Amino acid sequence: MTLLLALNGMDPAEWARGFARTASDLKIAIAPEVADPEAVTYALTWKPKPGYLKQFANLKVLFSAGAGVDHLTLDPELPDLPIVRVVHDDLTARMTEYVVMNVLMHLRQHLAYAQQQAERNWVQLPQPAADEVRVGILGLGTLGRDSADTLKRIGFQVSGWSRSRQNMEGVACFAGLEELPAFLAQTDILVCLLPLTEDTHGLINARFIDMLARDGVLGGPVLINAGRGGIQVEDDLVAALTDGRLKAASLDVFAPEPLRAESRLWELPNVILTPHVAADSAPGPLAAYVATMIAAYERGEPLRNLVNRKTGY
Ligand code: NDP
Ligand code: OXD
Repeated sequence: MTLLLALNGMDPAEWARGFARTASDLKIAIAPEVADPEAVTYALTWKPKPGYLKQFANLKVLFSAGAGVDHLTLDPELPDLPIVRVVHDDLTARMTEYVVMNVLMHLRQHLAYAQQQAERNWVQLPQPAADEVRVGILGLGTLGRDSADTLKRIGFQVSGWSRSRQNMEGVACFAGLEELPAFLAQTDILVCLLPLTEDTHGLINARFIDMLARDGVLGGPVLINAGRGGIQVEDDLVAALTDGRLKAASLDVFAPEPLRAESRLWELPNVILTPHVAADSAPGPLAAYVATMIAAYERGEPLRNLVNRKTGY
């Protein structure tokens, strides 16, 4: 039983140490050079080269080292195998920290005060309360629901949008494209926690931005995107952030990554930019998660947190 670590942009040695601690019977092979490809039955993957996995004829299950799986599903040569993604409290808590921190930075006018500090300027700006601000979350899955819960407890008015109708106490739930305009029309701070699929690709474009509420206490809509860069149209974002149709943005994800050196997003004063770190995949707890899943599968138990290959998430 060999687990292949095909992890681009992550440190495989750190993951191997995690597996050594929790599953000493699991043999580990590290991509790209694998001595015995036939022995590989499981693969833990992050952004593997398209076509790379098809050489492992005895693979049974693919694990994504993250919650998102577009790095796998967008490979036209991906073997037709079950894909298990990360659903884990550690990752969820990290994302909620990121979302709450950024929502609060925009509520508490962090960008304006940072500018004032740079200018040695002492001015107290009017401060709206959390319950005057409407936060809309695109995606009410594992991550969206946890963020929604925490923001609600802080006092924000929270709503969410998903493909199928969700039910959350104290959260106004919108579903499907037909309810998107109504959802956006009542959103001051928009948080994107959607997966990248054929349906969500390029969703956040100029028309979409123009549908956001403009009657809120923050003086203009704010976008926080920690979902995937391919969901936003970068040129439309830059235009809206420049002419004021968007007041500000916090962006953690881009297409492509790393963000191109010449992108205007780097220099816009109303953008808080981070290099895809909203919710890191921590090798310690997640190696234990994968090892537990493999052991259960070997005992004949069903896999959990499977990706639906039709919807792409
Ligand atoms: P889930 O699969 O649990 O939730 C996805 C949500 O998006 C669901 O509510 C789903 O609707 C909704 N959705 C999907 N497609 C559509 C659509 N076409 N229209 C409307 N709603 C849609 O995913 P997670 O919450 O675990 O993760 C979300 C994403 O966050 C990941 O796919 C990944 O891209 C990103 N991520 C980013 C990280 C970072 O560090 N920046 C870290 C981890 C994840 P429904 O409920 O009806 O199925
Ligand atoms: C993930 C990510 O999908 O880090 O987990 O983006």
